[in-house]
Amino acid sequence: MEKKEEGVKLLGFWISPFSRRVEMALKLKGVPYQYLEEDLPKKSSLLLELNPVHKKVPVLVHNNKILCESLVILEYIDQTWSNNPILPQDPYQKAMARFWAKFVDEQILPVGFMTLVKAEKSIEVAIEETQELITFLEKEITGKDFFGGKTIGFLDMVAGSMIPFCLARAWECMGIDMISEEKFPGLNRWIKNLNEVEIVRECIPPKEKHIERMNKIIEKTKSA
Ligand SMILES: N[C@@H](CCC(=O)N[C@@H](CS)C(=O)NCC(=O)O)C(=O)O
Repeated sequence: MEKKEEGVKLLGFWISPFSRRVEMALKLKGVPYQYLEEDLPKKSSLLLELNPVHKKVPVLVHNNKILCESLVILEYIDQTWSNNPILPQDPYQKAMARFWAKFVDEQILPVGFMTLVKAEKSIEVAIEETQELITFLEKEITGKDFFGGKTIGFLDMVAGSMIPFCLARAWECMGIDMISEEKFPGLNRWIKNLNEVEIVRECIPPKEKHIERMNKIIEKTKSA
């Protein structure tokens, strides 16, 4: 029988929420892996060879099989190692977890970072637009410990790597209280719950260093 845990490598970047969520999944499943840190934006020839289509991290290599795109990788991990399921078993719940995960990456990230930093209309309008989107997630989390229910799942990894441990740090750099306890009590409770989970804590980029880097990214994005 194939030893599935053999030869798992992850190419990542320390502040990348997309890399962090894959590490969360590997840790949750207890899969040993070799982590190869990329020096973005100076991409290694290995990254360009493994992900010629997008040239981005994360890339997972499992027994010579190459996987790109974090959401695809999460599903692969879940199906390859069946312990501690990440996606819900129910087909509708599974579809909804995928729906909201796409919403985080395709709506909240661009609006809550690019649109906000550029603030072409005004910073107030950009904040309002971001909060309108976050309100959808507030409704989803209300009454639950995690999006996955009692334990962390797919959407917790996707939204958790992105919102509290990536975007919220950018908002902090900009002096914006985007997800106040008053407006978003459910999400604040969820963030506290996430912080209690050891494998999540292990994957959170160190705050001070992250904030320093985030300030540089914000400046670069503003002037781009
Ligand atoms: N949709 C991709 C996004 C990955 C992504 O944007 N990775 C960034 C790091 S946060 C990257 O590698 N950027 C390099 C580049 O854009 O050239 C995923 O889910 O994996």
